[in-house]
Amino acid sequence: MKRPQLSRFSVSMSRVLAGQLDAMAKAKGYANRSQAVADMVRAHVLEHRAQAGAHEIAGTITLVYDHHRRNIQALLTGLQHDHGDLIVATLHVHLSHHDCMEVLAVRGPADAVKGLADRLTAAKGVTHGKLTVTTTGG
Ligand code: NI
Repeated sequence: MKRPQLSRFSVSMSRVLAGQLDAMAKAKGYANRSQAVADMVRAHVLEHRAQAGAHEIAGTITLVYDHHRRNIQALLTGLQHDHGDLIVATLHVHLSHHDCMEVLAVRGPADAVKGLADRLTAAKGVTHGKLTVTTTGG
């Protein structure tokens, strides 16, 4: 089998981050830094592709926010009611005195689901937001 042509480029990052990369690569059993980085890039590109287009995706949107922040709950609930067609179920967990975690099970066209995840994640007061895409089994 013909070996794929390699592209070489240099990447700048802090020494601390480079050290963390090396420690992670070693712990995961990679032969070298390049292999570890190539795998991470591949996974990110696949994730990016999976979250664009009109094909149907399913997954979860996880949000963490401080419920004491003014209007945050009204804002998030409003967005969720506007996109009730994409949200299959929601789970609310009171993480601490301040913080709430909400997990939304979502299903629908990739572009629409990604758009909803971006709007929820960008909402003022949301400290962490992440869309995780899984297979629809089809
Ligand atoms: Ni709560």
